[in-house]
Amino acid sequence: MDTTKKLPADFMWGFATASFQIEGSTDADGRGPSIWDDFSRTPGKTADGRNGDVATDSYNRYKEDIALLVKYGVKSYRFSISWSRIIPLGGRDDPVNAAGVKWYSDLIDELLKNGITPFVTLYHWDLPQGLHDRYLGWLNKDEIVKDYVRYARVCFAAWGDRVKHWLTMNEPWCISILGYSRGVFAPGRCSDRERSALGDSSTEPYIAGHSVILASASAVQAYRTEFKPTQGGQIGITLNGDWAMPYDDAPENVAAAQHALDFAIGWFADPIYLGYYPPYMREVLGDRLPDFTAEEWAVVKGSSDFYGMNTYTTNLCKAGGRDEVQGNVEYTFTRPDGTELGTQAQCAWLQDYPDGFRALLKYLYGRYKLPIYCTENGFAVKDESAIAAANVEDALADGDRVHYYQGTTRALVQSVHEDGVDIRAYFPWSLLDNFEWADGYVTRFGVTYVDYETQERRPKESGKFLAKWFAENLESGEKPAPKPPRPTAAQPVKPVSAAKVNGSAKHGSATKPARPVSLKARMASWIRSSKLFVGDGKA
Ligand code: PNW
Repeated sequence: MDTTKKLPADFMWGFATASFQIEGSTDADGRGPSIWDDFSRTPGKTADGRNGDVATDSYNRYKEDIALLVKYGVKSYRFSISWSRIIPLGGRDDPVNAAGVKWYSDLIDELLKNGITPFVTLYHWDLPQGLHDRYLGWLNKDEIVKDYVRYARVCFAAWGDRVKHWLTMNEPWCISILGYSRGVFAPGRCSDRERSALGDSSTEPYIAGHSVILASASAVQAYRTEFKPTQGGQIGITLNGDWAMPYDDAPENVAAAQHALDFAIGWFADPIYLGYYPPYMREVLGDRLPDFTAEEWAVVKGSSDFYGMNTYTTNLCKAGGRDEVQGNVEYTFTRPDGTELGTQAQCAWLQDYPDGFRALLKYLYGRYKLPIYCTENGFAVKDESAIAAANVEDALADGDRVHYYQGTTRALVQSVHEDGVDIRAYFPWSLLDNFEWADGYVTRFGVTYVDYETQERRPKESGKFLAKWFAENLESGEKPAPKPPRPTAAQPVKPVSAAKVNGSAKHGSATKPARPVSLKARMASWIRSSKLFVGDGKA
């Protein structure tokens, strides 16, 4: 590959997090309960028996977290809003909690003050418990769509003057399958009566997914008609989905790979971007897959301004599997010759395979034809918590995660320059080690190590690698500074301020304050002065 090729100057990068995974303070300032509060407190629901009550304590430490983002030199930060901080009971007639609105407002202001563009997810799985108790949340389409749209309107009205990048939902597949089919995520419903007293895995995930699609689309419609004309931002959804590769050349396995994509990605992407459910899903599920009315389809089709992509790995696909959720496709990481696709992560579902990341980008751009924002991508080093317990320095030297990001950053450049994919953003998951849902705190995805006893944050090698890579691999886009006159002994010349040279930052909104100092200058001075980045910052 041509190593002189870079990403465009206005390429956005930053780290991603989610409210329930980092905030803690589940009772603070009038926040109402979410479905993850009690679920994570129920014995047996998380791997280490720990819950989200404290997490990384980011509700109290958000300024420290933003200072960390500044040190990494990010342009943007993706975080999510806790619905029950804003509307504690969740519903369209329930009161708005001013303290919750203010907390996010302060967070947004602190980001903008530091030249960081907020990228806001409205729903990252922490449904208000009140809505589950009232009408079973996502299982009641008519109620949840109205309540969600009202919540979204409150958010647009509160922060839309400053927020120009909105994501309606994070990963509908995880909401539906992990919450209503496998029962491993809140609300934990499934057909397996050993796991849950309630639920029907054969129907509920498809009902929940259907509601999520319409709720997202309805919020987008509200934004486009009521807010976008004055606020001028972008809005879309983000879907998870991993690349699917045929196990071998057998035609049934080639077909299986497409079936896997239909069930994992097409389920949501085809309705939203193309206006229909994948025919293969209809064939497998029949009437268990709901349908929309013509009126609803008109709202759903085209209800995302971009393709929001969360992706982690690649699966080899074999026909003849029995897992309906995977489109009756069997997944494996082991090739026919017995070798593994890549390095195994802590999570069973994740191996490192950057060529798959590139192939997925090409597939999504070819099929859906919209600019892509990669809003999550990351790796959990196997046994990282155990390694840290023995010697934390060894956990900070997270070579497998560095290798993962070396691969994906290379793939980004190839994707832009060799494949012609219009990819505009990259948000590694995650800024911090955090509450990894059913895995509790054992699995760590952070580029920053968190000591959960003290809440001390320490950058890992992967965080340093990404900071350095993005400092060096974006086209400058800066006008060359006028050459200052040579300093004389009598009159030393002050360095020209980068902000003056560049004018206002190109990135982000019209209302965004100009970046005080250019990203490059900040990075350079930080690398020089930082205690965190000892040495030259090389990973
Ligand atoms: C995503 N899978 O979840 C979420 O958006 C994050 O909140 C989460 O921390 C991150 O990925 C890492 O897991 C996923 O089973 C959870 O394939 C499970 C799967 C994929 C994504």
